Amino acid sequence: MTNPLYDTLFGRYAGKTTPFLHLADGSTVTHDDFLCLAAQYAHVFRDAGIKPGDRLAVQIEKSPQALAIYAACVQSGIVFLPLNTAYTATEISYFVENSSAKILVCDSANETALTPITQAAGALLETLDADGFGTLSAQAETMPNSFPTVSRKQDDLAAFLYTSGTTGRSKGAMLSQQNLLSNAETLVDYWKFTDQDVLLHALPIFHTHGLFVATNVTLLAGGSMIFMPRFNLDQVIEQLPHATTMMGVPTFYTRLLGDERFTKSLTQHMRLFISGSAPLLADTHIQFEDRTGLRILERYGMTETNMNTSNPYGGERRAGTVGLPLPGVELKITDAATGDTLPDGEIGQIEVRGPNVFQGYWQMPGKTAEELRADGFFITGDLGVIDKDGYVQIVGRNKDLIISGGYNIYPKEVELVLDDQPGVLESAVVGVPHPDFGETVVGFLVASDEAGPDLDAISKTVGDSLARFKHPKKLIVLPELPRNTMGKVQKNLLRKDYAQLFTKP
Ligand code: MLC
Ligand code: AMP
Repeated sequence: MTNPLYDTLFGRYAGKTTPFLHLADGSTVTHDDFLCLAAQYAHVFRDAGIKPGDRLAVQIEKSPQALAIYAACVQSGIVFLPLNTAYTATEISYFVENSSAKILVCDSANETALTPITQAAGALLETLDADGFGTLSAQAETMPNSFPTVSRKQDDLAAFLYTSGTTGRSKGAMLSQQNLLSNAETLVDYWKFTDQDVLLHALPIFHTHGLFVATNVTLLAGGSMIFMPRFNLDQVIEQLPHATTMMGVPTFYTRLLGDERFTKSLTQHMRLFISGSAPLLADTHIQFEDRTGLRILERYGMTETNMNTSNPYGGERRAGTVGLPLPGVELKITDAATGDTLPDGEIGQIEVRGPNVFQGYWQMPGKTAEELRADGFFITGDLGVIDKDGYVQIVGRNKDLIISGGYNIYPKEVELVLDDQPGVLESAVVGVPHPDFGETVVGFLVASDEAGPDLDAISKTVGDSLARFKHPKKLIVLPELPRNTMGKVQKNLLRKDYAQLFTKP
């Protein structure tokens, strides 16, 4: 094969007018339309001097055109680097610089703010808006609609996805063609996807879940997707009758259950509902079954590893567990101090190994060595236990991470911003339960002087530098932070004392 990922996911559809994307306006993008568009983008990138192995960053709204850039990168051997649309210019600056991206494609609304960043980094800037128009499309229109696929090996890199880090600095997880392809092949088989499937796609396409799990699985199986710009409850309920499957974060399912239009008759034709990216409460699982008669299939993955475990398709889908290791994925529970494997039934850190596990963090050999063992096992930072039937349960995290509505937030990144504010001596950021987002961010501040911090001014500054989903939903001033005898802040006490901040009736 010239290019395993391109040939397997995309190239085989050349000339095929089968449906790929169903859009809100009732139109359909066929596989061939999609490939032609991708080829035109690939020409633009090649003519601009972007070479195989170079990074191409995108921060654009979800659209068929945005997805075609992913295909164009795979076809031309460029490393695809998608970025959350919520990131501020300050955040984008770090990603462009750290990855030494050769080009950034952004929404024209952000062009002015991002131009100084690409200029400083010596990168090109093109625009692509949600409606498909922009400087990139204008050039693409004049290009041939086929492109000679660039030869790639399975170990060559296909994508960089940045994951936030404990120190506040995000790390670029390097994913190879084989990482993506092997996982897609496993999932199609495990979840029994076919060309008859129509996946309701309401996830963003800048993270593993919406980009690789949903899209690669659909492409490999030959099915189609109802491609929605975002999760909108009314539109999801309207489109469900046309779908066979849906993938979502737990917030999707709690929002659906909160709506009385979400009934058994609306869902009885559905083959499969999948949940992941954050813990699905056993209670949500049970409520879902009571309402629909169907059991959500929960699986567990990460940016660095794609999918690791899944509840079975045919066997028991056990509430509160993430199921069994996927075929080809080894999973063990280890002692954090010694690295020794623990017997089933004991809680420890989850480690995984397999063709799905990434190639390391871009230009961070130290971080890579801390988390990826020489024998190929990746230390996930999640804490879990394996029961007597082999089901894995995630019981916590030994990384200081908050997952809000499926987005990850490392407290350190928010604390660094808060600590810098006038009137703030120090801060501590924790996650507390939230009825909609599962968990949400709360910031605790200690005043540095009599006057104390100006909370409104701080909220504004945080807004300028951090994406909205990372903002503390509440800032609380305390006389001091709780500390243990070693002087370490006891975040567990803050979590406990404020556990009902958002959930008290
Ligand atoms: C939006 N907001 C959030 C938020 N999403 N705040 C905290 N956490 C979030 N996840 C902010 C908005 O900016 C807004 O702020 C306010 O909350 C209310 O917005 P909303 O309209 O209710 O939010 P909505 O647009 O509906 O988005 C919620 C959501 C979305 C859950 C639909 O966040 C989403 O699609 N999440 C999916 C994330 C995902 O794909 N994760 C996969 C990662 S891959 P304000 O202040 O303006 O009111 C991975 C690996 C794996 O983890 O295993 O899959
Ligand atoms: P990310 O870095 O965005 O890829 O997030 C990966 C993290 O999401 C994992 O390390 C887990 O902590 C969490 N996660 C993913 N799926 C699940 C799940 N089904 N249950 C609990 N946590 C999950």
